Amino acid sequence: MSEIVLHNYFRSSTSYRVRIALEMKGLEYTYVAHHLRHGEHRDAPYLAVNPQGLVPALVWSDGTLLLQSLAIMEFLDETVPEPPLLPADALGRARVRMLAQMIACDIHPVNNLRVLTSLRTLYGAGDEDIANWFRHWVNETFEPLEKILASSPDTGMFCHGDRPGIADICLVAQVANNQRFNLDMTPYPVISRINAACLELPAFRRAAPANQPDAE
Ligand SMILES: N[C@@H](CCC(=O)N[C@@H](CS)C(=O)NCC(=O)O)C(=O)O
Repeated sequence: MSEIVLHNYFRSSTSYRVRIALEMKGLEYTYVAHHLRHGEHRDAPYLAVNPQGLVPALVWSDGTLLLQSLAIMEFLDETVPEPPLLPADALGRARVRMLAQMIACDIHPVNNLRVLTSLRTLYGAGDEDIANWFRHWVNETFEPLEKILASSPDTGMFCHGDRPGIADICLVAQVANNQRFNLDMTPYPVISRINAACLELPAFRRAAPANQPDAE
């Protein structure tokens, strides 16, 4: 099998999701870093690979370009079934996707670097305004997420039962991002507990931002 290439950046939470999934599946890959703060994801050589100019981008072993971390994780799960990242039953899969998408669709897009940069350039927002914006949109979803996780018998050691999956991956990557903006995690004991349980696992640790070759 030819090599799998992951275009990513150590601090990118969507890249972190895919790194965790690759590690859980035991897949080796070539790490290609693009420094987002230096705008390397907008340089011509990378745009030739990924016209969207975002990370992650996974180039599969047959040369196929795959974008969108949720789609990539599901592809990896279908291609390498063990350990599964989604439950066996349809209702369980819907619940895990729901939890993952609360983070991936309702928090990440409004807190992405290009959005925060636009707040600065278009509206003159300063560092504190940006941090407040970021925390606001995390809290908007973490409050209901905490309630849903705390009140459901489906929640176990992880978001769904006692096996980590796609929702846990999104949760861990989001919590890592939150730390950069000093988000108070005290109101979120269940999310914090699940995050801590995931970080005990070698795959999550190997994928952590601090353990990547471009970490600063
Ligand atoms: N929905 C995409 C989002 C990808 C994305 O926006 N990645 C961020 C890093 S976490 C990025 O490349 N940002 C560059 C920018 O905002 O300029 C996914 O889940 O893969």
